[in-house]
Amino acid sequence: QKRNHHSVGIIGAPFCKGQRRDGVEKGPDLIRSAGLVEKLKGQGCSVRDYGNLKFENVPDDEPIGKVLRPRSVGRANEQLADAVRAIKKDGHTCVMLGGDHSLAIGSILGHAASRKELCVVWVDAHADINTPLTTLTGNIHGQPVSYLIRELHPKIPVMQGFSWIKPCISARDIIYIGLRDVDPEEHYILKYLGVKFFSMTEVDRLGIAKVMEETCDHIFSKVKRPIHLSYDIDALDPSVSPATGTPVVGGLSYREGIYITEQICQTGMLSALDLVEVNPKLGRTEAEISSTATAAVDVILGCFGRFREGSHAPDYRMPTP
Ligand code: EXY
Ligand code: MN
Ligand code: MN
Ligand code: MN
Repeated sequence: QKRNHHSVGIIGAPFCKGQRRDGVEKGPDLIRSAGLVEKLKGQGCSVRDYGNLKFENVPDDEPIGKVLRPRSVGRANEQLADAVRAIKKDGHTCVMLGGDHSLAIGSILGHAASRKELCVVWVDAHADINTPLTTLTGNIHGQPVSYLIRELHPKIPVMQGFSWIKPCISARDIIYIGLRDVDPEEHYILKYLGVKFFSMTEVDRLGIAKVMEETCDHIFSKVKRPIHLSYDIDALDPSVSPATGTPVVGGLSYREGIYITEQICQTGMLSALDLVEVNPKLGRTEAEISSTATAAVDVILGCFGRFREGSHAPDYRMPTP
């Protein structure tokens, strides 16, 4: 364990049109108000907050086939991709605060613009790999991965607002942790592409320590490379983070969720992080909202060198009487 001097660039993406429930656009400000910046600085990080993106309203955004609000989602992600690319250019590890998970399209594409060899660790109850043709809900937050994987490109129809999107990873470059609510169509896609995943069954069987060992073996099988960690707060059990749009019972414990971040941090290769799907309006009580916000902040802190055993500055000396 070394002391860390992470340089963190934060971008807020108050966007909710990748799904149907109001309030997820309030995620970035809730996470900030739980003390994110101060706490990151308190553990030795340098932090630049780039503020929140302002998304234009796209009028007449009618569905295309089943897909809802494609032009709004396409345009918002184009803006986000530019912002993430700029933050990477400035030399920071990028932290994108969502917003719904459709934002991973722009976040990962913006990241890949400067880090071609990146890999993706997707922590989620859901696989988010429906295509516009397999989706049952039409919600794009259930589809982002399908636009990013080269092997799926022939299965993706042309859509207004999406023409700027070119897939940037191969199926072997993404790994999932925490799956427990996967549509049959998505399960077919995962198997058909041979995507590596650790569902909650594997977390139960192997334990989270072995899951993370195998995760690192998989993503670093040839060389160490930059990691994009896309962390959906609904990966955690709803008893920990209830204020989210698509909660699923039987999720990661707080400890498992934090252990993932500690191990990713230890690799020294974290290059960008998404923290998405925090929806303050879906907390039924203040306690539910604040426990979700605290979990989100702790996930981020874990990614940037917070160790539960504690830590001290290298030059600390005990007072002598
Ligand atoms: N598989 C379902 C769908 O495609 O709508 C549910 C997706 C939920 C996605 C949340 C963000 O992770
Ligand atoms: Mn809204
Ligand atoms: Mn998700
Ligand atoms: Mn999810």
